[in-house]
Amino acid sequence: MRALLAVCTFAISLAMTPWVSGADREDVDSTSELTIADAWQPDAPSLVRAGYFTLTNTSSEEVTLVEVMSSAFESVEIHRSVVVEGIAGMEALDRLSISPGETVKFEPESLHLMMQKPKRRLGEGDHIDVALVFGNGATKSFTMPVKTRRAKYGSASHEGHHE
Ligand SMILES: [Cu+2]
Repeated sequence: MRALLAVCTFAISLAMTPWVSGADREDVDSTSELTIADAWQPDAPSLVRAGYFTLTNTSSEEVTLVEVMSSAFESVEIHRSVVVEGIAGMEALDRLSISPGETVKFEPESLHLMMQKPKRRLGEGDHIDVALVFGNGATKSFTMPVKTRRAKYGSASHEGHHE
């Protein structure tokens, strides 16, 4: 676990981006061809929280996710869980391309948002605003509810990598 967190922290330091960097962009959904489903954040007593959702590109063109923002956190990164030489860790992605018709799942043990330093106390029942920014200038905003793992899965057996 110590090595895993070290990898994560290293990735964070490489990719640190102030959340305000895109705050002056228009806060509107500029496309109806990107759909979001199953957004949620596991409740956790942590300054680093995961975020999950499913993104489908229903357009006929590839889109590239280049930035993720939330007013509830100081920074948000795109991470992917990886296993390198038998050791689980994660890497930060600068961008993520989604092919026409492709569905990308952010889910435990896979792609996830790494949402750091919440600006307010968060708990079950809260809702977090999330904005995705794409390389073509498109934006997509949605709401991510905070849920306990028990509420999400019906058991506490699915443990995340940050707990
Ligand atoms: Cu991560």
